Amino acid sequence: MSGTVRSVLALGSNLGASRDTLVGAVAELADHHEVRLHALSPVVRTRPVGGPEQPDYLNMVLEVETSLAPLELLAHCQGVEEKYQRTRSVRWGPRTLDVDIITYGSLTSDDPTLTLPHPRAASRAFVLQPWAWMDPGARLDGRLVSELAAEAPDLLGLVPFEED
Ligand code: PH2
Ligand code: MG
Ligand code: MG
Repeated sequence: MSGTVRSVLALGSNLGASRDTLVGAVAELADHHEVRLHALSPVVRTRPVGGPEQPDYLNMVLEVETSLAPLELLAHCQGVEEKYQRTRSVRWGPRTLDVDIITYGSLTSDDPTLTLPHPRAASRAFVLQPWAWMDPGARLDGRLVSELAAEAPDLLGLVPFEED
């Protein structure tokens, strides 16, 4: 791979066998000759933010190194979502797998197809806290991700995931 960029991806699942889905999705995301896994966060259990009444989520983040262009990486992420029968019937509704691109290097974009950094990441503990555990020095919008996590309204509903 030449001309690589680091990108932070966020995974969420609250339908089906969520733990297995996250493990499988990480493997699928890394199974591309232009994507290398750089770091993985712990898995957290989180209260749903927004949307209808729905089950708790399992969330995690990962950092990849990639030579894919931003929209190519998005297509790869959506391809992995499709493998898990992702449907999009309800906005912010329950899902087997959601893969969001949080950052792509230092790129900023207000393209509605892929807004970068992810427009809601800076206020969501379910993204920020696992990210801060993965990379304590990480910054978003010029702020430490760990500080943003501490201010996020949904932090109280987040616990490290324990296997049953
Ligand atoms: N994703 C959403 C909406 N709400 N809440 C939690 N806890 N975790 C998520 O991944 C999540 C959410 C839309 O993508
Ligand atoms: Mg999402
Ligand atoms: Mg998404």
